[in-house]
Amino acid sequence: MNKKAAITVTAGALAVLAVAVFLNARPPVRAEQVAAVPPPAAASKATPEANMTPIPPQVIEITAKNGYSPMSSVAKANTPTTLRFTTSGTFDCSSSIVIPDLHYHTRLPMNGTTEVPVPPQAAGTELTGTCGMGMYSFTVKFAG
Ligand SMILES: [Cu+2]
Repeated sequence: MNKKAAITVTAGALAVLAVAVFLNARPPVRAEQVAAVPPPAAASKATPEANMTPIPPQVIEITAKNGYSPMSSVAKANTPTTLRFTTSGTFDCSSSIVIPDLHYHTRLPMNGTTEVPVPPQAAGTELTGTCGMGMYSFTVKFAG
């Protein structure tokens, strides 16, 4: 009888505990939801960094027509770079450009400019591009 009562009391206590744990388990979830609100403030903290003046990319001009001119260019290393290809009545295959090291290829319009963004390159890097058939080429050397 005493044992049975004790078991009953224990079971009851466990049930109460379980309910209490269940109820107590909920507020932390709300706390997390509240805690989830501040990140936008943290994101706005990151905005000033994003607003930092970006380094303007250096522009390397290359004319594409019956080959590339200049065939060799020198660019500053460790600087964002734009290769700007200009075509003017370009019907030959130099309008098709392949830059293997950048996994880049495109077809230039017969007339116009096409900008190819190049991430900063280490000093000593030589980027070589060719026409689609590999018969014309151009090289951009990056120097510190
Ligand atoms: Cu070609």
